[in-house]
Amino acid sequence: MKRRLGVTALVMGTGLMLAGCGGSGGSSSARPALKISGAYMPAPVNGDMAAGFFTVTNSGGADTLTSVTSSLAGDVTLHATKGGAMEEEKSFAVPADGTLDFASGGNHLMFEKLTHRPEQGEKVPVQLHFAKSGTVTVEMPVKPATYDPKTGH
Ligand SMILES: [Cu+2]
Repeated sequence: MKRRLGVTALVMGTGLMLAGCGGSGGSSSARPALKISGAYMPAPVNGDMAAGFFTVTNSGGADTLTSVTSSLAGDVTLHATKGGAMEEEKSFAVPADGTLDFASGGNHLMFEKLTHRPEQGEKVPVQLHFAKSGTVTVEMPVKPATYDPKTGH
């Protein structure tokens, strides 16, 4: 009995230590407060695959984007662009009091095994799954293939 208590205390102690290491400074225990903005999908040139972009703004503690799903696609993967080549990532960190940006030429979502070819003007429902904040659903409007969010067209 005494031994069991000892093990429990040890495990709890480790858990606290790990929690203390996550994130920066004193805000590591704060709850994340996420806002998704600027979501869009450039109209794809064919029905095989599509890309998606958005920005996560966080005014709370750190979180992690762990996966993305959509009724449009059998498969949605997270990609980063490094040195001009894209790489699949398992997850993306959402920094405390910071932003996570998915933008043309950088991070992007890759939709594959599409149920249909998305048309301009369509709104694609996309579920962003976060480790702490849970699932956030965004309507991702389909924009022209050459859409530039900086100019709005
Ligand atoms: Cu990619």
